[in-house]
Amino acid sequence: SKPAEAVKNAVKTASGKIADALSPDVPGAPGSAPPTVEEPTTPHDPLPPKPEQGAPQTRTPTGAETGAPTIANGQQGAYLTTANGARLRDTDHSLKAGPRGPVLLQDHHLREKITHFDHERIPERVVHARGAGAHGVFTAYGTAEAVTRAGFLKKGRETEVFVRFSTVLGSRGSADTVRDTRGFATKFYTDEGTFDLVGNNMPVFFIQDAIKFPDIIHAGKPHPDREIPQAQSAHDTFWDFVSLHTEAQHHTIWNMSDRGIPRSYRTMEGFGVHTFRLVNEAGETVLAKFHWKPKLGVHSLTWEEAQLLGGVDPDFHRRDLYDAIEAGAYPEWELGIQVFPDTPEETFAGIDLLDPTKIVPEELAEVQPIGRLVLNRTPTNFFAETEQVAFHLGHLPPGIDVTNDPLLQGRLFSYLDTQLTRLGGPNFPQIPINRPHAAVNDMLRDGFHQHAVHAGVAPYRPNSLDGGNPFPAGDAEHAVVDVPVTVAQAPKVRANPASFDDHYSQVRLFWLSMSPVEKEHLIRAYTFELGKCYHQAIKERQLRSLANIDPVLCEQVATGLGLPAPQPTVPLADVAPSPALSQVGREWPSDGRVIGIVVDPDGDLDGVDEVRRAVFGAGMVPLLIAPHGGVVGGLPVQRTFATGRSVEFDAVLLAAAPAPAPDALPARDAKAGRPDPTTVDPRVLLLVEECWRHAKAIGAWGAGVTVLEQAGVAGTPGVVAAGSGTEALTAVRQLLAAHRVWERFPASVV
Ligand code: HDE
Repeated sequence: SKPAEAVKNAVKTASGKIADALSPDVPGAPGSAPPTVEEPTTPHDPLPPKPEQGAPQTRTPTGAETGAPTIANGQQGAYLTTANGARLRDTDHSLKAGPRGPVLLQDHHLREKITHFDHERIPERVVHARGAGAHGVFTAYGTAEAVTRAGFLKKGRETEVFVRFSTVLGSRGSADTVRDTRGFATKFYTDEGTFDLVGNNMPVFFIQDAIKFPDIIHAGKPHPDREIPQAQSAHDTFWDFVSLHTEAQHHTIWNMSDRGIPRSYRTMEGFGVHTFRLVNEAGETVLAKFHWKPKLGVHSLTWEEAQLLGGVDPDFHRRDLYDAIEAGAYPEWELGIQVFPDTPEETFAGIDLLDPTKIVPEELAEVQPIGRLVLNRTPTNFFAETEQVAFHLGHLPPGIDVTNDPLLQGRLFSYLDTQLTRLGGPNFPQIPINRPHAAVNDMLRDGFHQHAVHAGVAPYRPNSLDGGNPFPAGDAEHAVVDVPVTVAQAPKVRANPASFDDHYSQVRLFWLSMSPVEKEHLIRAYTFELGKCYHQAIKERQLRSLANIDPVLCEQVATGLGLPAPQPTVPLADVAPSPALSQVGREWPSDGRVIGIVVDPDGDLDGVDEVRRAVFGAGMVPLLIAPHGGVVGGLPVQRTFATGRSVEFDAVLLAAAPAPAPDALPARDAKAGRPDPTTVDPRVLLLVEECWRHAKAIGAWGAGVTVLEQAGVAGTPGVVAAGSGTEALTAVRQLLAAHRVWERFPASVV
């Protein structure tokens, strides 16, 4: 009987005959057949992280290096173990009373494995949940030495950094290409303490006072009843908020502009948004705003591309960042500052520098480059680094201080507070990605997840028991400087300065600075987003704000919504445009761009090989698109007509005119029973049509020219029929310098 069998087994086990106690049918059991999966025969240490992927140097909070093997690695030795380090012989079968069970509660490995799994998730960030990070190096030009004593800004200094890019509204698993603001948060591991520059890709913010932050986020996040829409501002509560709190109109127009749908994290500007106070060696202060300028220029997707990518490749921006870094096309930015005199009014050219809904146009205060950032390493582990990184506005080195911007003041509280829940207690600075690269000797003790073993008995100052340690630092020891700004004697009020009441002049400035095609995109974006609202009163209220920005903008959106255009309620501001705000009309390097090349076995494969090399040589990425995977004419295929979609490519080259494959959907005419006039695979025609519609450069040679003709795009702007592949590439590269073939967009209504 079964119980008798169990007793027999138990006895055998007790007598040391473990092998007999387990059925040899159980895979992995001693005596059973060796596993069929291929495994290395000689145990070896886990593969070390790629040299370029090591986590930032790991230190204990007392500054000592933890040495190898580090907790940061977390995998040592060749054998599978419990968390306690006991080696395990089987991880596929729970301990049971006989092969048919039941499972025994005493199975520690089972309980530990499942318990740990049950607790693998931590709360996602309440905002900026969806993100992607990368490591890099910041090199200072030394041009900021006159205005700040920050050591990492001294000429030639190199500082390790970790950058996390993000969207704001969506959950961790939401799509990358939604219309939203992007976070651009940089952790500089300076030797004077970590500096976190926690910025966005837009220079202004929705609100002027931190106390409204929960409100704007409640309005932007999915509706509380249905939890839709995900990662979108195109819904009633968002537009309800921004039309009622009109200070949000400036940030809103940035979101509706092409800046809300970046082509890549690599092609985004970044802004510190607030005005900071810098202090130099002599104790002199200036006010300053931080800007990141991407080497590749500021480029965006079209709205249709962004929407398609949401389905075709929701990880588009992540993939783009990691692919670029792993291909050696390291993304680069210059850090720049706008510098203003530190006057008691804290204004510049009449602009209130404490109002985070205002910019200072670059034409009025030049952005002066102070250093260069290169991202050159992808994280080894997403959770450990990108998910656990904790930024905080209060992480400031000596030489950089805060101002009274009320939004900044509230953020100084929030970023520490939020980690207590998200990272489970006050010791998150000890998580490897958050550890400073400066020596730490704080008097903070104990708490959840304490990893340091603090020595000494006197974590207080002064003390006579730990030799007086730790000691306060002075200027010579690079202590943080609290600038002794005079605080005005004033009554306690819940109020804003009068200058904060101007909600429209800079929104108009933005509108007037756009090229016709960018204005057109703005009109379409407002019309789309408001068109998704259910409540007419909200649409009408937002139209009243648009009327105060510009009558043409208001009329066009009103027409799209089928509503009357209201009259302005404030005089239209008389402002000079700022050309620096437009993304159109400048030329940029084509490095890191993705070129799709359509090939098939009958095309000019020698030409393709030559073009591929030339694309690599130019620092761009060639992706071969073929009827099937594998290899065509000895060349590796990266995309097939089934897996590739136009939205992945910045430009497309056609080296062949592939005939319809059996798995292609029939062309429209064939479906309608008419003779199909095309001889090219409809997916290739769709690729070309979409590239054309999204104003991308298209080049063809040899048989590829037929595709241009059949897609009906031959001879149109930005479409090149060339004599050879390299000729086609040269022409396409020139077109790429402007990012898109702008004249292909419909004639503007503005
Ligand atoms: Fe944030 N913000 N924020 N924010 N923010 C957070 O901190 C907050 C604001 C920004 O990749 C949270 O660790 C308040 C402006 C970025 O980890 C939280 C206010 C700007 C990131 C928080 C603002 C930002 C955050 C959520 C109004 C641009 C992602 C998780 C006073 C200058 C950082 C976290 C990362 C994240 C609060 C406004 C940028 C809750 C209260 C303005 C890039 O603390």
